[in-house]
Amino acid sequence: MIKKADKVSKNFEKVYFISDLHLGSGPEESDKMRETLLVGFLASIPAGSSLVIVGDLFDYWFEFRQVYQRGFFRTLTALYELTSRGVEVHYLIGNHDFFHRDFFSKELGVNLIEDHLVIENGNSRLFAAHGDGYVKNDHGYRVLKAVLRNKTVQFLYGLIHPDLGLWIARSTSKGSRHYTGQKDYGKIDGLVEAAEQKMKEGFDFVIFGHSHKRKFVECGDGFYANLGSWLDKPCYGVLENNDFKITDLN
Ligand SMILES: [Mn+2]
Repeated sequence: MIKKADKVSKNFEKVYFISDLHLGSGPEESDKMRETLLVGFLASIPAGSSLVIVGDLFDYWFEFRQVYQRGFFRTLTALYELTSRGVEVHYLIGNHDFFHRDFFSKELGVNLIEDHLVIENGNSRLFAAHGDGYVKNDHGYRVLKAVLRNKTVQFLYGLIHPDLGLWIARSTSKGSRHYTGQKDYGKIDGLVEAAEQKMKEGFDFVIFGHSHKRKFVECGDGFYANLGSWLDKPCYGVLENNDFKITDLN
């Protein structure tokens, strides 16, 4: 099951964030390295906390009713281990890994969310979203997103043999990553603008991914953080006692 959006009001000791890992973008060596870092990080998350995946965990994710793609077995197992020992895992689906059905929610106990997550933790109000579609001047992409998330399109895509479907997914995800990375949304960072808007709605922290540009800035009455990309520099964010921090993993 995939929720449109979700809201969690709970006092976690720590809320962890990771974003734009792009597992599967290759080359194989670098994928293995990122996965090893990830698995070690996931194992270090203490019980009583929560993890938010802010999208693009995979470079592409492709799932049929009866079949899911091979690879990243260690990641899937580590996520299962996390949820089994009581760590809440929320996964905001990115623009790369959007072909989810219910494997993550049903088999791994992960909360799959399509658009955004609000966390009220102690005195902090936090808004998290992958960020695609939050930039005002990104019209072309919004149309593309509407097509790709269309149920009929997804049904038809699902009729393709998985080996062929995955080949298509792999080829298009490369193009999309290049497009997003190269795209200049103008002088103003559209995501910062979107974050400012959220601050006006009373949030203290806004977390986006997507742009692959790491950022942690004061914004309105709060802070805006972007965790960049694991393709550049693997890191995680943590919210603890009304304080947000980004830590490098290597
Ligand atoms: Mn990305």
